[in-house]
Amino acid sequence: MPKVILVNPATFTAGYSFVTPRWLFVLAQATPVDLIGDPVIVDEAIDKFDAGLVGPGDIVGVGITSGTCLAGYRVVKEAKSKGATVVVGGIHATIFPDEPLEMGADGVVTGNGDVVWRRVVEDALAHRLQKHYHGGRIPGEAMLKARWDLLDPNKYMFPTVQTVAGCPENCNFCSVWVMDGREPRLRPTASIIEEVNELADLGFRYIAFADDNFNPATLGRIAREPSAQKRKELERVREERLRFFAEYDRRVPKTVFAMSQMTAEVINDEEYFSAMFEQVQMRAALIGVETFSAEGLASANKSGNPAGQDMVETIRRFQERGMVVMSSIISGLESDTVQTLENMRRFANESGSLMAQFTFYSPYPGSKDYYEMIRDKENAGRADFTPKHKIQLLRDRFWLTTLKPADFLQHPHMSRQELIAENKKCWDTFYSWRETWKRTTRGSVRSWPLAARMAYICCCLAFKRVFAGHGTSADDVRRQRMGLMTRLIIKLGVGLYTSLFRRNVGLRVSLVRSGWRPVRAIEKE
Ligand code: B12
Ligand code: SF4
Repeated sequence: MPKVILVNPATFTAGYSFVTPRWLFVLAQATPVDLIGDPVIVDEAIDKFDAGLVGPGDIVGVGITSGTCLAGYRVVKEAKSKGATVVVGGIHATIFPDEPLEMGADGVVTGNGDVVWRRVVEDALAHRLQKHYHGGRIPGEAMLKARWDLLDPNKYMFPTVQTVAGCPENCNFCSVWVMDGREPRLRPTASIIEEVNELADLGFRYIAFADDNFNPATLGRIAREPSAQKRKELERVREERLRFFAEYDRRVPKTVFAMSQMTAEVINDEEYFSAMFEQVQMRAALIGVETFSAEGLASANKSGNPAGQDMVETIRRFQERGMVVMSSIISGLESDTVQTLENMRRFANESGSLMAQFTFYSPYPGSKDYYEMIRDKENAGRADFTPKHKIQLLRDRFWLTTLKPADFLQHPHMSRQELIAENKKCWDTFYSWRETWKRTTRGSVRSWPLAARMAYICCCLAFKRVFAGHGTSADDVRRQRMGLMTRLIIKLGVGLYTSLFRRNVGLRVSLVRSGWRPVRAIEKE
């Protein structure tokens, strides 16, 4: 009997991962078990895909982002060679639906897979698969719960749950609008709470909300909205979020904490912030700081963010309230210079932000910047054309190469070497022993037990070793190996984390580079 195999591709297999790739478990829920049984799930961050798993007639689903598409196309090729029907989905396939077909896939799903996947499986079984399926942007009510019964809880630090899709902001470097649009779509409260409680029963005490923006409608955002109709809609969203928080408070145990990505201006909406902190027990915020420079924020169209010292104060206020901040900071925005990056390091350290990632600016496919840079490239040299950007894109389809942004972009104020060197200095100073230790002596961290502070130090060491120069793209095309020391640090950090923050969960983190090990579903057979 044919089976469904869902593969989250990666080139970097650590045997353990910080967060669960939610799409795998949502697509598992969407898989018609009445027709084909439980799907087999392969997350290449944990286990490398083994084509030996695949038989003729099997249906292999591969989900890709631009950073993972190269690895995804490898899986497509291997699965095809075994006679499977291969279907590709995810944000990259949504932006470029013809590319996976060009790479050998049989079908592509754009948009959400929750509803359309059943039809894809039915069609594949009946040998009438089409090349294109449009999943679209489904309403919150149609978003499925994930199949957590298929998860090995020993292999992940944080499970991901979605509460809202879409973000009303309009940042020039972001591609969220392509996938999820600007109008927030809220998932029903009951379904979210059911999932969180299921995860609590599996022993998780920290849930990561995989939302584009956990706070799409704070008072500050509503006040910035020029359209009266949209303002009204955002007010409704804010009310619904507050009702959701209150219900969550009543029905989720107090031993469960949360983290999510959000915009900084929530700190100025006291009612919303308190509800999020007290009722949802949000304790960590991933904030798109992007840059501390006002010019940089303007070029990114990030109008809700404060600049310079005001952002430093904002981060401090989050942390003084007990919510730790992970700052996501970009190196190489159009207005950046060696000097602005030097200032950025100073601000990042001064802010006390508990974690920070320093990513390279890259025009993600689907973003406004990407389309404008492509147009600039195509019209370069024409006398009647004024380019929109000073950054030059040197190469199209860069996601099909292993080049880094500094290789395929020409920055107007910094050479490739300067940009790489300045970015490295950001990681080196922020995660130096001195700064890391300093952060454990400030704010709420001071009151943490010694083991928690040690876990934090290990986390900083591992984070820098794994992600420096890449951002949190662990399964990024550019990184293939992880040294023994990094594995040891991860094991120590995860061990401390597990003993402090997890219940009922044994620890099994492989210290050797993992080849293929049978996934749980296969083990059971
Ligand atoms: C949560 C999140 C994170 C989390 C967790 C990531 C994880 N591994 O799960 C964290 C913070 C760690 C993170 C990190 C990064 N992220 Co991120 N992230 C997101 C976010 C907000 C939600 C993803 C999610 O889980 N959504 C919920 C699930 C259910 O939705 P989904 O994945 O889209 O899947 C649905 C459909 O796509 C479809 N589908 C997906 N796969 C498949 C496969 C098949 C066969 C089918 C039929 C359908 C299908 O069906 C699913 C259900 O409807 C998205 C934004 C977005 N709207 O996509 C960005 C996003 C995916 N991230 C992005 C980026 C750039 C990154 C980083 C590279 C950032 C950095 N510089 O470090 C890293 C890369 C990490 C990695 N390698 O995965 C970009 C990707 C851009 C692009 N064009 O590829 C996005 C789109 C945001 C953006 N700024 O534009 N991210
Ligand atoms: S970067 Fe964040 S705030 Fe900006 S549009 Fe994307 S999801 Fe929204």
